Amino acid sequence: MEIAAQDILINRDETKVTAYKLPDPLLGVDGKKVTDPQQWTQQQRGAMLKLFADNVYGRMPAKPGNMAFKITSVDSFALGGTAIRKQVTIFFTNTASAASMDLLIYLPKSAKEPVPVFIGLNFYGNQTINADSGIRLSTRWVMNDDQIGITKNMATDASRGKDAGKWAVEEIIKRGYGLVTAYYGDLEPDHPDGWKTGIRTTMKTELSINENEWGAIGAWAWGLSRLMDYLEKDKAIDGKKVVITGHSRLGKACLWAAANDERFAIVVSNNSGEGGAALSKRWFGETIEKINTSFPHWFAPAFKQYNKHPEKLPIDQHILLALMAPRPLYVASAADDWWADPKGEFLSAKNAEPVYALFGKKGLGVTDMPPVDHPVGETIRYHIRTGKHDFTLYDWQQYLDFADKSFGRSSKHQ
Ligand code: GTR
Repeated sequence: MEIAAQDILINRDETKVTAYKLPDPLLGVDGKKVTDPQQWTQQQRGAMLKLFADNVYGRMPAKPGNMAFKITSVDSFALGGTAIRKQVTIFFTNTASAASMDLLIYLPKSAKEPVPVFIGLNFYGNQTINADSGIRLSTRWVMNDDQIGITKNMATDASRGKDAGKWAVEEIIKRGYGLVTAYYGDLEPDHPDGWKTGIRTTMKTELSINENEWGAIGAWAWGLSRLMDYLEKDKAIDGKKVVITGHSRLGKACLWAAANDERFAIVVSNNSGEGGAALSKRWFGETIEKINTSFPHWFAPAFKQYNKHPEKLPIDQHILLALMAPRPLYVASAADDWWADPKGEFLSAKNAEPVYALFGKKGLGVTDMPPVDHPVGETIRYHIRTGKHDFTLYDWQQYLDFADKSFGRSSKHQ
């Protein structure tokens, strides 16, 4: 019997958190401990990734052999003449009914060489991330939202720039980085029946996968890797310097994409919470049962077996974070975002440290959560920002600084 979402016990009292045990990321299936980076890279990494595929997100299909990219518009005087705006459609196959994804790209006009870029999916269509009237309006199904100006699940001009607060495009350009985004609904509309019109159905033959072998998060993550396929071909972009990010449910997709695809050079999780950076076995905020009930389409069906038994999960999200090693990883929380369990996100980052240590990389450098607005850490970095569940200018500034440091750049005064 399905349990109504309101009957699921949710805890937001730190003193009530029950005892839990985290699996050791370095414990091999043969019972032996992994002690060097080669063992991690050649055996353990794959074994851990498979546990996430089998138990949480489902299988990740390979890249189709016949993708096509079409540049649909270029404007060299975008954003007041500071940026080049490019729009590109990725066709996942070359058949007539090809599923596709529309990219919106901003690159700094001043660039003298291929630029590093931030990439991430957006919630309501490319036109919502900036008021730039040249952005193509999404024609796909979109979630209704009064604040964004979307009714009847269709985007109109009323939605232009309405989610711009989450996308610090001008700041990114000013710092010499590009931004690449796509609407997540191009891959799968975010509702329980979305799989019927998304790539889990339309691409099932080409990708040799049934819809129940993965979930919507898997489909979104797969799309991020296809976006990366395009970036590697664009000469204006430095494909070795791609920072992948995402907020909330799209932070979950970002982490799953980066765990599978090591071409992403830096990984940034913004308020990704349950099924993202937060520990699942820690009873605080959203739970496995709650997320699988509210969003039955997000994860692979196999994840539901843990609804009442998170303790039986053979992995936890610190191991997902460890799969980013040795790449720079930033995990961020917000103080008023108890639903995403900031402490569970911090502890997850903390418990990924032993894998980074194998590579001689330093993690957070602290044992307790830092005060608000005080980022900590080296190759694994963490902050808890003042305020609510959101992706703010403060967050972007920390990520830009982190990217500068990791790439050995200095972009602050460009
Ligand atoms: C919430 C969900 C979270 C998070 C969030 C979002 O309703 O419970 O896991 O994904 O949505 O994506 O904004």
